[in-house]
Amino acid sequence: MILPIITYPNKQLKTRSKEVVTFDALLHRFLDDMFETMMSSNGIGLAAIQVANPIRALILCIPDEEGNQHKENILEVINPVMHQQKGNVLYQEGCLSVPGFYEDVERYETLTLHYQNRHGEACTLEANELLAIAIQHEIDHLEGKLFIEKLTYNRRKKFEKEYKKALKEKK
Ligand code: Y12
Ligand code: CO
Repeated sequence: MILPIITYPNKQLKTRSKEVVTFDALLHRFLDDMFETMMSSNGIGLAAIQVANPIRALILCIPDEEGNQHKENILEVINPVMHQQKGNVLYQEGCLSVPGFYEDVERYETLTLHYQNRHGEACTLEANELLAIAIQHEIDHLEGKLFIEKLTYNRRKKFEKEYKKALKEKK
């Protein structure tokens, strides 16, 4: 099922999401719905709060070198914790909850992630490149943070003006 994606400035996006404690069929169904929702919107990452569910779950599907996404490359990440963040990198980010806006954001270049999979099993992965950036973007959602909050004062002001204008034109 495709779920509605909530968009800025919806205040629900500011929620700090809660730990997942039950790894049951309901969670599995929800993760499947998140995948369908993300793919139907051409996304590569989605956090549960973006579909109005404040749990610490996110999914990622990083495209291959040709830009294609494959279901077998889906990463389902529950209760993530980042460790050993190193280096810095600038990348132009976008977000399904901030449609039509892309800006350079600074992130760590590499990190180690501890998380649970859909069965509650403990997993570890080493991330770099786009995966590391996407993980940081999605974990920010679990903390109620959007990438636009990392912009400088002037860039944020410009964003608010352009976004408001785009919202008006959509109506
Ligand atoms: C690097 C940086 C950020 C991330 C987080 C995941 N972001 C996305 O998946 C963004 C997807 C996105 C897709 C759009 O296209 C459509 O909606 C059809 C889009 O375009 C518009 O909203 C007009 C914007 C963002 C991962 C890695
Ligand atoms: Co996002």
